[in-house]
Amino acid sequence: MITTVQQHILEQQQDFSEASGTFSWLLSGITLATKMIEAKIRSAGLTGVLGAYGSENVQGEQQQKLDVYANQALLHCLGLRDSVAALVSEEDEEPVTFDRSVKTGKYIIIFDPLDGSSNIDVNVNVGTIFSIHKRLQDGDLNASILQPGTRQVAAGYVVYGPSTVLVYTTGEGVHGFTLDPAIGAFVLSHENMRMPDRGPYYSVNEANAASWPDGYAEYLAELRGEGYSSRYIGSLVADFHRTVLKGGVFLYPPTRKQPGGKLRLLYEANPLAFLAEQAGGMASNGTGRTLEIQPAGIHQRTPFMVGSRWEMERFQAVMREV
Ligand code: AHM
Ligand code: MG
Repeated sequence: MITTVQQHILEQQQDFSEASGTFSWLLSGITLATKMIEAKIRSAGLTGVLGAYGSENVQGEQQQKLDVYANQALLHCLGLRDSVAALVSEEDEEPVTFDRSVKTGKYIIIFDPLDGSSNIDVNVNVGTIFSIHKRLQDGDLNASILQPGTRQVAAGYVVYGPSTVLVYTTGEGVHGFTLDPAIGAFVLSHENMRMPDRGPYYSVNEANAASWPDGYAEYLAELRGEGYSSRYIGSLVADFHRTVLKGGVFLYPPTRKQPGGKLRLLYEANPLAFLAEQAGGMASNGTGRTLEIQPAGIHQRTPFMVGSRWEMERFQAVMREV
């Protein structure tokens, strides 16, 4: 028989001392929202939701209509859950907070509602990424929001591709579910995903090569010498999903234009770093482990390198020598 994501979460949570129902109810908010997003994406070309919304988000990027819809879907589905203390989104300058006691409002959910926006209009994979933290028992909410990635209690993503796949971890391995359109449920399809120790691809926007710091070009030349091939979709979720399944390495190094990196620490790098480590891979900002970075702001950027153990260890060795 099938196992739905809901059943899986409940089973995983049985070992937890606290009521598991709260956590699975919380995650059901995410699965519901992502099903709403997926339905909108599937018919995007027919229903006039492609294209720009006409506003810019906090990053100064053009918001697409689907960015706005995806954000509203998540805010709506999660905001109704009593256990949510704050919602942090790429699309909102400030966290959305709820007046709930420390006892009830126990979780902070951080998300990128629709990642890879530049690919929406051309029918290429996009995704949703989420990260969950537990609220600290004392201190203000801001301190709970700005915890390092090592403190995540769950993380995951949904990739909207030829099929819609949800991948999540609660620190007990990485598990993947495929949306069965016939029954409208995410069904277990990839149990205990392990990233191969070494893979055939590197994935990077090579148009930026001239402005990378020392080390990066040399590292990739080394991989080419080893016979690697290149893949770059430009949707982080899709590039990451391939890296988990096939192995290899994804890089978004610092550039002259963005010396602090392009990708966002809280809702892009941290959740994927948690998943990568849980699948046997590694993630780094070029000098250290991504998950150990102490965030200073919710929209903070970071250089981000993630992938198989072999490629990441070679990367660290090359960077130590520059
Ligand atoms: P977005 O959150 O505005 O969609 O931007 C993030 C995206 C990632 O999905 C992807 O890895 C990266 O930007 C691609 O950037 P570039 O076009 O500079 O290669
Ligand atoms: Mg994004």
